Amino acid sequence: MSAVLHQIQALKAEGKKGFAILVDPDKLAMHDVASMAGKINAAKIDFVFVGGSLLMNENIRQIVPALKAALDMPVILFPGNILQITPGADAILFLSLISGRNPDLLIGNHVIAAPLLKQSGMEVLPTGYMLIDSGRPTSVNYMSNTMPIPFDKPEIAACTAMAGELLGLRMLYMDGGSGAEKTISTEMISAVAGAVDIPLIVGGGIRSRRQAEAVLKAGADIIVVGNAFETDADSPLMYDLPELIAQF
Ligand code: 1GP
Repeated sequence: MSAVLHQIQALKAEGKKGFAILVDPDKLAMHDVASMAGKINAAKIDFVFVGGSLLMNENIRQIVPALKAALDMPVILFPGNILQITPGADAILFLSLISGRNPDLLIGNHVIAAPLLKQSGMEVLPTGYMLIDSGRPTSVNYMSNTMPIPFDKPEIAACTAMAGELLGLRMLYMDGGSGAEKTISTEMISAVAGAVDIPLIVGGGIRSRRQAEAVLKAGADIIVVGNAFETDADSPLMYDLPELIAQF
């Protein structure tokens, strides 16, 4: 029941890196799932995250099982809220928004979701989610009603990460938010990576191989790219980034 966590921990233990793409279920039509899955399988991507800040329709209920059936790699829910918890994925990032002080996102929603998750058979990945200021307010800032960690305060990020690890969370996700103007600073990523032993996921605003390389070299174990593929499903990054990651 912890296959995905073991896969992520093994990557880290071997000093290797992982690449996840983020699929917004509202923006992928059911009739495009097969072609999208074909591209993702061909590109040697390690993980597919599914989620968004809002849901505009019920698409996610069909998209998740369809992606799972069509993809070679784990499909992991990255829920923006409890309405996005849907069966059929391999695992779910069970997110505590530890950069914020909104009790619903630290424990309240978890209490509501717990019985459903216990019944679902999905692997649950307890993850400390850290929202980092990225130059402009993002959907997550607004929807979570939380203040992000200031861009230039790596020590706050490191202490937050340490607290998450000490609380028993198994992974950390530092996020500048989808479409972030700039990626999280390498100083902050190194401060966090040096402060904890658990795997570190980093996303938000990665649009180029150069940015991805900087984030990985700073200490990210897994990088997440969403927007760059949403705007161009044939982005060369789909192949460039797995090739970059294979060099580690
Ligand atoms: C957002 O980290 C993800 O939660 C991905 O960000 O869409 O900017 O790539 P982008």
